[in-house]
Amino acid sequence: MTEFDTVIRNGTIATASDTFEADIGISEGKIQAIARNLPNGVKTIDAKNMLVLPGGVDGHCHLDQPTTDGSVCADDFYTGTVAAAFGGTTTVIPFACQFRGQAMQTAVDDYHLKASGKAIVDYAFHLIVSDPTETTLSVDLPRLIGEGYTSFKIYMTYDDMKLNDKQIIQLLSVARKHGALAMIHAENTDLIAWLTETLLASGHTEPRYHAASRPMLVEREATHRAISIAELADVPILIVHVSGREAVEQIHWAQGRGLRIYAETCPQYITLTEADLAKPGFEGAKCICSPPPRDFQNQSVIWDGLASGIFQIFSSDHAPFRYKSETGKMLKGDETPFNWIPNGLPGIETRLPILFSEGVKKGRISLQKFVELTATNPAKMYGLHPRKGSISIGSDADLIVFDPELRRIIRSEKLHHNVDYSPYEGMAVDGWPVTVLSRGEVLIENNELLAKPGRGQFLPCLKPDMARPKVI
Ligand code: DUC
Ligand code: ZN
Ligand code: ZN
Repeated sequence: MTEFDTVIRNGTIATASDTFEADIGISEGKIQAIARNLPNGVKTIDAKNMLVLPGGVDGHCHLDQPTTDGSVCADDFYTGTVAAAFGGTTTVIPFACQFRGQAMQTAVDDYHLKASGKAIVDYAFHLIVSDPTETTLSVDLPRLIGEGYTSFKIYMTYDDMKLNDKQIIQLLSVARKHGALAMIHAENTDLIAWLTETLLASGHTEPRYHAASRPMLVEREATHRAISIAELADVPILIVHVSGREAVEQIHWAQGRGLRIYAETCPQYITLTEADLAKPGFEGAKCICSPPPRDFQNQSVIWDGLASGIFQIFSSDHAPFRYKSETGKMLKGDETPFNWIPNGLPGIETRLPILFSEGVKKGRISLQKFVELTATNPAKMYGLHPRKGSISIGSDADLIVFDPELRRIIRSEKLHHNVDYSPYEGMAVDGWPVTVLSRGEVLIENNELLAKPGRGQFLPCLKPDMARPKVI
């Protein structure tokens, strides 16, 4: 038998369905053997006392995404994917965002230029459709879906991207006809606009009023509306970044009626609360994202939904803006009114450790559920499975050797993002990846980056089979 390029020995393998002791033999970037007592390879990694997991698939993150307000996404495809890899994520799916008036293809071409030569892990693209012209709907999207861009995001808020209900159903019809998956940002834009004007008119400009301008009700209403539009269009949708009980109730209700409504949540909704937006001075800006974090009761509803299968995927929604920067949170200085503070948090590197520590270690979710939420389901949802998100013969050898006992205190300066803070600063987490492989190549070992920029490859996604996401 020819020698394997790499063998990972003595580890405990965990997949979305099983946990077992075995070695993994890797050659030509693929998993070739899973068995006990494999011979050493050219390189042998000892994973004694370690878990061996499929590399994380981050189904929602923003890298080098252009904006229209003067803010700058702090991570490009190099810093963003390096941070991803250090946190155990070996596939990222950020967004090629169409500006109004722009052809969708131009957005995709620009985005390829941003990624190539920089990414160190493999990547696919979601599209963001902000200008659903006749050409976009009937020519560009069908072609792009066929070329491997099989998911797109629809915003129900933000003036530069929001779509009205008619535009949404037009897009969902395209998704149905051509087999794409629509991801929906569900918040009622007009109610947010009215609340924002009212708060500002009363002189309430501080970061904490961001939460008051986007209460749970606006998310609940838009979630219900998105579900209704999807029911009429007869197509599955994924509600992204769900923040708490009232949206979960809508999703659960829809799932109970047999509708294919899928849901995503993110680290901020199990760790932060709106009290974090009320920290002294301008500090609260560090935790401004939309929807905003809620309270502890809402966190526990999110945990229940993660454990029970209401949620299929757990993504970072990494949307990195620097704190002390006039292209970041301080867009208009250190008293920037809340409605001008860029929305989004860094979290691509801390996604797996936070869910493992708070979820698996604290007995809230099983190890299998952890793998399912962070790797297997996002790969299935977005048409990358079984190449990604799986430990099986023939899958890409995207693997992490994960030390379940390694305690780290999250410090932004120790992370690899290009952001000057972490919303999780000072948080203790138990469990962190120690060795990270992508297509058999060791990217991270002994806390060192071994990968070269540009080694990451673009992944065209297969059309998600509409009957397929049997992940509930
Ligand atoms: N929506 C996102 O998906 N990410 C960051 C901010 C937002 O509103
Ligand atoms: Zn969003
Ligand atoms: Zn996002």
